[in-house]
Parts: sequence; C-alpha cells; structure tokens
Amino acid sequence: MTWSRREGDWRDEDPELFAIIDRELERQNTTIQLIASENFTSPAVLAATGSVLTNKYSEGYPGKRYYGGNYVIDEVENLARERAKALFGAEHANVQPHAGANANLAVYLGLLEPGDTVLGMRLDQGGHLTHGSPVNASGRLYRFVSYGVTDSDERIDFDQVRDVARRERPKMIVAGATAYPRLIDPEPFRAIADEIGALFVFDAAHIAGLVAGGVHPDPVPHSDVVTLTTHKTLRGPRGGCILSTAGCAAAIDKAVFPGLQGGPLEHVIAAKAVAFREAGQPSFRDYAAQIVSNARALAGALAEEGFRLVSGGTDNHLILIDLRTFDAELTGKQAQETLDRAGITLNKNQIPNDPRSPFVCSGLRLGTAAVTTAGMKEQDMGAIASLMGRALGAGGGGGGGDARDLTAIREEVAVLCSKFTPYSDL
Ligand code: DSN
Repeated sequence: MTWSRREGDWRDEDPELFAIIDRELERQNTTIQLIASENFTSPAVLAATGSVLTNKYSEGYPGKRYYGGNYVIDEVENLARERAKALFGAEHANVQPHAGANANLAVYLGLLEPGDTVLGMRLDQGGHLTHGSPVNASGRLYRFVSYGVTDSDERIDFDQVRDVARRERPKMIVAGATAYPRLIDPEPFRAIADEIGALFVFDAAHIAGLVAGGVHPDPVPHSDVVTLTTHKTLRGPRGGCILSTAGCAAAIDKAVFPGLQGGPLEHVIAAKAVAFREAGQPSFRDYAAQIVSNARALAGALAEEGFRLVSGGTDNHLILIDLRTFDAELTGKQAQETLDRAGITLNKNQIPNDPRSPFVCSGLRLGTAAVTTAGMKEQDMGAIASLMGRALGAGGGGGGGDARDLTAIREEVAVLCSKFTPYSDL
C-alpha cells in the first residue's frame, strides 16, 4: 500500500471522526476560549504534530537509541533541545516529557528518594496536583509539606515558606502554580532554598510564554530545575519540557527515560521545536506583553461588573474570580455551565480557603493567552466582561441563566468571535 494525500481523501476514509473534529474546530472558532492553560497553536505546530514523525520509535536520546533508523529523528530532538536551551538560557533541556505532570514526576524521581520531604504550594491555594496533592503520585511517594497565600493580600506568604522550610528541612522546594494571578519572584525562593541547602525547582508551566516573551523574570538562572509545558502561554503543542543545570542533567534524563516514559513522541517534539523558534521571534515579545495587558484590562472590567478578584487583580495571563460577592448562591460549577451555554469557555476553580469542594468551587479561572492569539485587544476584554456579567446575572441567584438571555448572549459572542477567528481556513 502507498499512502497518498489527495485533497480531502482522509476525510472520506472516516467521515464520522472527521465530522467530530470539524465540530471542535467550529467550537474553537465561534466561542470565547478563556481557559488559562489553553491556546491556539500555529499551523506549523499543527503540521509538525500531524507529521510522519509519529511513526518512529526512538527510545533513548540522540546518539543513544534502542532502535535503528533514528539518524533523522536525532536531528529533530537535538534541534528542539538546542532551541529550548537558547530560549530560556538553560544548560540542559529534556524535551521528551509527554506533559507537565510527567515532567514534575521525572524531576522528583531523578532527584529525590521516596519519602523525602518536599515543600510546595497547596493545590487549594493555587498550586498543582503534582506539587504534593494526596491524590497524586507526588503526594503518595514523597512527604510534601506546603505553603499558601496570605489572608490579607492573597499573595505567596514568604514568611510561611521560610518558617516551614526551616522547620521541616525539605530536600526540595517547588515554586510555581496553576491558579495564581501574580508574578512569582524566584529569588526569595532561591534564598530560602540556599539557607537550608535544598534544591529549588520552578514549575513554569503557566508562565513559560511570558518568560520567553520577556515580561516575567526567567527562573532558569535561579533554579536547579525548571519544568514547563509547551501548550499554555508558550503556544506550542501539548507537552512538557525540563530545563536544568548541567549537574542535574544525567539524573533528569535517566528519570524521564527509562524511569517514567517509553518512546518519546517525536512528532510532538518537532512541534515543540517549532514553538521554541516562534517564541524566540521579536513578535512573540509583543504577543506576551499583549497577553498581560489584556489580562489587566479584563480584570479591571470584571471588577466593574461586580466580581471580586483574588489578590485584587493580575500580573500575568490569569484571573481568579471569587464569585461569592457577585452572588452568594452561585457556585463555580453553575457559573462554568451557564457560561458554556453562552459560548464562553472557562473553568471553575477553588479560591484560597474555599468553603466548597473541588467539584463545586466558589471561583472561576480565566486566562487571556488564547483570545490574545486570536487578535483580541483591551477593548474586547471589556466586551467579554460585560457578556459574563449579563450571563451570570441573567438567572438570578444560582446562576441557572435565563434561556432567552443566554441565547441572545450566545449570538453576541458569535458576532465577537467572527472578528477573531483563530483558524479561518483550516
Ligand atoms: N490542567 C492544567 C491547568 O489547567 O492549569 C495544569 O495541569
């Protein structure tokens, strides 16, 4: 058999599946994407992800593979590694982690022994599952102790970080978050880690694109290891990456393979290389600055709609709404579902000290990376905030949303999106 690609023939092979993909394309083009961990990749990233590189097994690393025929693949992975190192100024890069969670687990596997103490940010304070949640392998295999945000300004409580570090003497301190709207300064973490002789790991999954674009400080010079995902603000394919000092390199590589993963996804690694190159272009600096500017504009407009924002605003791409002052009965779950019906996609999220369960939540998390890629600017953030205020106010207490109002809002969303279509000719 010889595979060929005539226009449209792969669709004819499987119309059922490709019709579903077409519907997802339409959803992405016609609704507002505010999930803080999502973005729209470039056609070049999509092409690399959909390339023949998916066919190749390449367990191991460039020059040291377990299968033959990897002389081309080695060039792909070396290019991705070199571009990642150059972009962030790192001594070593491992581009094989399939996801951010794998990247973090590989770091623990490579640099810790089971039972070692680690200090990380608690999930319900803005941290991540892999920062020691008891339902995650990190929390089951290692002894995590935690820090959070202050009650007063809802920013990282560095007194607490220092106190817990001095008391518990963790072998590793982890910074980084998935629901924290403020800049995370790596320097005080490094100073505390140095004081107690701990390793310092910075999880830059959410802000990698802001770092690459020069609007947030690069944690690499201050960290033993930096983990990141390539699909959030960095705007690449779904995947992970680990940057480290040369001293940690061998342990990290061994932990990723053979410690945790099998064959790397070289088609995705190629797409990571594309994204690293794109993020090194001058235009990406403008993009990163616009993400933050849009987030500030959206935060201001949401506050005018009556929403309380955790920490009062944002320094990055992300906003965390505490819904309780807008409507004491309205849960994050209800609000997410109502906004889904209005064509506004975001996720429910716990707020610091949330009285509700993680499945219900009192908050919403929003991000501006995707809408910024689609071309939206500050004035469009005002329109989004107004649509959200109307949608969540429409149903009164409980946020059920009056169906007629939501239909009207959904139509306005479609009109707005028609001006900002990420994939107009795919
Ligand atoms: N699921 C990602 C996020 O939304 O932040 C983190 O793993």
